Amino acid sequence: MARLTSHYVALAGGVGGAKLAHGLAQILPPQALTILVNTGDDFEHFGLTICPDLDTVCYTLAGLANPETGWGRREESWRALENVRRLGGPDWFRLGDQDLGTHLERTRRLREGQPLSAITRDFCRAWGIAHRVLPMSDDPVRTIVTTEEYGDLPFQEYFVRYAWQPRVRGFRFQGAATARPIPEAVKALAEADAIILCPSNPWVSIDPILAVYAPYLPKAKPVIAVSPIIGGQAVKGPAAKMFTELGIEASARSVAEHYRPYLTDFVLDQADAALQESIASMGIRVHLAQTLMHTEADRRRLAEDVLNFIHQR
Ligand code: FO1
Repeated sequence: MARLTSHYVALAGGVGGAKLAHGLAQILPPQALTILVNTGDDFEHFGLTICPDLDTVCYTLAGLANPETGWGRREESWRALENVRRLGGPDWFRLGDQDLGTHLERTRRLREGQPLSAITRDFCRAWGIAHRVLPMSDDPVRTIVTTEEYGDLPFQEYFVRYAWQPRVRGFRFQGAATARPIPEAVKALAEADAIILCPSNPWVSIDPILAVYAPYLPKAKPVIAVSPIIGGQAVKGPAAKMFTELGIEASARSVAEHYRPYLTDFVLDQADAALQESIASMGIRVHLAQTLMHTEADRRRLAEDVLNFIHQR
């Protein structure tokens, strides 16, 4: 397979996914990469439509992301939120001043009836992002987390308000059954030489995308996942905790098992070398890599590693 003429579709959500998407975008020309982003974590807050994963991916690609949190904007100020707090309003979801501008303008255009994909395309152009970033659907999909303590919680309530502390019993992707896939994404998947599942949370970042696109994944092309679990721990966020609470061992092997219906190739961290054989015995090609991405160079290096592994066949 000639790497230079190949096209890849990366499925991403959250900070880990955004980092690998950025690595891929640094080494692939714009026409060689489509990034398909989770919108299951979108929600309405202060009457605004907030799309955290979409914004995290866009801000990261544009070099605008807050380097400490991975989400939100760098050099952010918080004056609007401070005022909300002073007025006794809800301040549990931290919206920065610049970030608020994104939500205001997106919501204005959504209310005019413009599709989220078109708005995202224009925002990307304004932020200088050359690669194609697509929300998984123009129709709303909302991830609901069923918890032991509070029953069903909208995703951001579970994740931010309750700091992912409630015990998870299951997930539902409200609207996914009827959400229409983005036609450009369906075409990109059909023409892709490989699909890359970024090291995002399998349960709440990648599964909502698969809930819409599983029927459109190409049957005879490599589908490669990078494990977001290293040494039984999530690099960031609740992925490992979710596996455990669902009665599944938190490990890179469980991630491979989770994606097994789709997967041909799997990348796990060198720290998990001991799991290599048992994953390979599922009929999956396995590659060990340094998967932690502390720096921008780490993102590029992992992206290179993933692409080289795809093409070693
Ligand atoms: N995550 C938090 O843990 N606390 C926050 O206050 C918070 C605010 C926020 C604002 C805008 C945005 O785009 C993302 C934000 N996130 C925050 C991250 C977000 O909740 C999660 O990264 C994703 O939804 C999970 O993938």
